[in-house]
Amino acid sequence: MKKIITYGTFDLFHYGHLRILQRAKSLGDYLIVAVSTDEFNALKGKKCTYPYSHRAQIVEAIKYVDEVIPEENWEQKERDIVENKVDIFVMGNDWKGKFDHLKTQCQVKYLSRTEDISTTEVKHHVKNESSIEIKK
Ligand code: C2G
Repeated sequence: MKKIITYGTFDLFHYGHLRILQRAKSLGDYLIVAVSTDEFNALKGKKCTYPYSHRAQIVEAIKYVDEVIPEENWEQKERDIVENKVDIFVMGNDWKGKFDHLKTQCQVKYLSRTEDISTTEVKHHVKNESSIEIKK
């Protein structure tokens, strides 16, 4: 069984989140998603709209996701990879290069980020009651 792992906040779950999980799962058979806890997001300087318990349950309900674990710090990735016998570590390419040190333990893949959508943009559209345009 080929095991994949990815990490993220996944606040205000949106299409870009769905696509990275879909593509991560397509690389193997079992996808673990480490969802950032509220405490860790505070360290990242991120203020979430949804609390961890909501974000974790939403991610867990996505059909591509097999397991959700909490992401509590930057350093746990090495341990997570060893303990879960992970084959591929996946992140969006906004993180390109940042986790190359993990290459000693597993494959590291950065997938293209979905354009024109982000949690910040979702907040903007909600505030302005505007819609996200589907680019042709
Ligand atoms: N993502 C994407 N396309 C978007 C938005 C996000 O592919 N339009 C990807 C990001 O590249 C990331 C994942 O979705 O791989 C989750 O994004 P965030 O919830 O913003 O996670 P982040 O705050 O980047 O936390 O230790 C790593 C951190 O926990 C990552």
